Formats: sequence, structure tokens, C-alpha cells
Amino acid sequence: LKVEAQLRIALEKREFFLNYQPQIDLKSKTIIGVEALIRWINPELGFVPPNEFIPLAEDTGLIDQIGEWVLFTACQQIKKWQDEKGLFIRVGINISPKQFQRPDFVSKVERVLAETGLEAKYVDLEITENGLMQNRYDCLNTLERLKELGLKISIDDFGTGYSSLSYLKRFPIDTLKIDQSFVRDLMNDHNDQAIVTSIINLAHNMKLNVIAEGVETVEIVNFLNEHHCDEMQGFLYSKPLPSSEFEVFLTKLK
Ligand code: G
Ligand code: G
Ligand code: MN
Ligand code: NA
Repeated sequence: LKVEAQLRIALEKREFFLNYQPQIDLKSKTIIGVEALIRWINPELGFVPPNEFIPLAEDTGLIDQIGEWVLFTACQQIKKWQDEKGLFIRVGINISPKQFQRPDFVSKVERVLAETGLEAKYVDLEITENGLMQNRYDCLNTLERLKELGLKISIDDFGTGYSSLSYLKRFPIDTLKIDQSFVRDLMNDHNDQAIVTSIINLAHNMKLNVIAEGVETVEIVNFLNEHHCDEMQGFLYSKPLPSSEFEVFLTKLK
């Protein structure tokens, strides 16, 4: 079977799972959130990276069901950690533009929160700039309704999309996620340093939270600290981990 055909039956065969990557507060060095990242292992195809199957899911319309599964599973997991471990952390959930633009998106989110019992304030929807640039009027309305429910909104891969900055002043956004392409080579590239510090200042001047992605070295942590970045995420601290491994990771911190 081809990838597309396998993708169609992957949900019912329970071939997807979520990995969680910690998001660290730079000042206190504590975990204040995780980003949920989907993984697919198919018996025939093996591991298929999301960069390959998410676009396919978007083209075939399967993204609605898959996205809803991600939303439900991530919220359920975070609620479970609250109930069983007293761990109260936020979860970042990647939302495809196609999924975000569905007229029933907000009601689906509302239903998932009701079904899992998770408070909206623990959910951070990650949307790319490109995702916000189509049908701006509808986007604004959707974002306002999500904010009314109490969710957080992050701009994912900030700085890499085709967009103007003007949406920042109209859209109710909470967080900018600095794309890892600006962070990876931060210590050697003066342009990256200028971009990263400017994004941090832009965020703070607009009273937004800012997260650096793709943090792989202590030098980068120190740079981010000196420039008052709020949070970081990256392999230095932890790779994205399956829930059971994340639980082991947590116990090792204590
Ligand atoms: O985890 P990894 O670096 O392989 O992710 C690659 C890309 O896939 C990232 O851009 C990420 O945003 C996207 N991605 C991962 N999980 C999800 C998901 O649950 N939904 C959507 N829409 N995209 C995801
Ligand atoms: O596009 P998005 O930000 O949603 O994708 C996050 C992706 O970045 C995940 O697939 C994750 O595996 C990857 N990632 C997270 N931290 C690091 C890192 O420190 N280095 C690299 N190269 N990739 C990372
Ligand atoms: Mn993301
Ligand atoms: Na990103």
C-alpha cells in the first residue's frame, strides 16, 4: 500500500503517538510546558516523519481527523499528569492552517476541553504565520473566540513565513516562537544574533512571551539569558519524548 492509503487507516490501527518536548523557563530553569509532536510508525513503511505525512494529510483532508486526535490525546495526557502527578504544565499543539480554517474548529476545541476536563489555559495552539495570512477576517474571529475560551496562541516558526508584521497588532497572540533556523548557529552568525535579539525586544515591547526553539548548546542558553528571552526548547535539554520516557525524565530531574 502507498503512503496515502496507509495514512487513511493509520488512525484506526492506532499507529500514531505523541512525543513531548519540554519547554524551559530560562530564569528558573524549570519545565513550564511541553510541545506535543506527532509520530507515525507503520509496519510496512516504518517511521514516517511528520514533514512527509502532514502535507499529505492536508492534501487529502485527513488532517481534520488526525488534528482532532492530536488535540484530544495531548489534552488527555496533560490532564492525566495533573491528576496523577500534580504536574501542572501547558501543552503546545501544532495546528495546520487547513484545520484552523475549518468553520467548526473552535467548537471542536471546546468539545475536546469538555471531554478531557482540561482547563483551556493549559492549551497553547501553535500556528504559523502563513496559517494566519489566509482569510484574515475569519482568522481574527477564530482567534478571538479561542482567546475568549481561555486558550493561548503562539506563532510558530516566527520570522520564516510570508507575512507582514501588521497582523501582530491586530491578532490576539500570546507568544512568539523564534524559529530554530535563527538559533542553531547563533554563536557564529551576527545576523542571527541581530534577528534573535530583535525578536525578543519586539515580543517584550508588545507584552508577548518569547520562546527560542532548537537550543542545542550552553552558550546559546547563556546568550538567550543575557538577552532576557523567556523560554527555550531544544535538544540540549531534551529531545521530544514518548509520554512514558518523559515521565522517567521528570523523575531524574528531582
Ligand atoms: O517533530 P518534528 O521536528 O519532526 O516535526 C516536524 C514538523 O512537523 C514541524 O514543523 C511540526 O510543526 C510538524 N508537526 C509535528 N507534529 C504535528 C502535529 O501534531 N500537527 C501538525 N499540524 N504538525 C505537526
Ligand atoms: O516546526 P515546529 O517548531 O513545530 O517543529 C519542532 C521540531 O523541531 C520538532 O520536530 C523537533 O523534533 C525539532 N527540534 C526540537 N528541538 C530541536 C533542536 O534542538 N535541534 C533540532 N535540530 N531540532 C529540534
Ligand atoms: Mn511547533
Ligand atoms: Na517552529
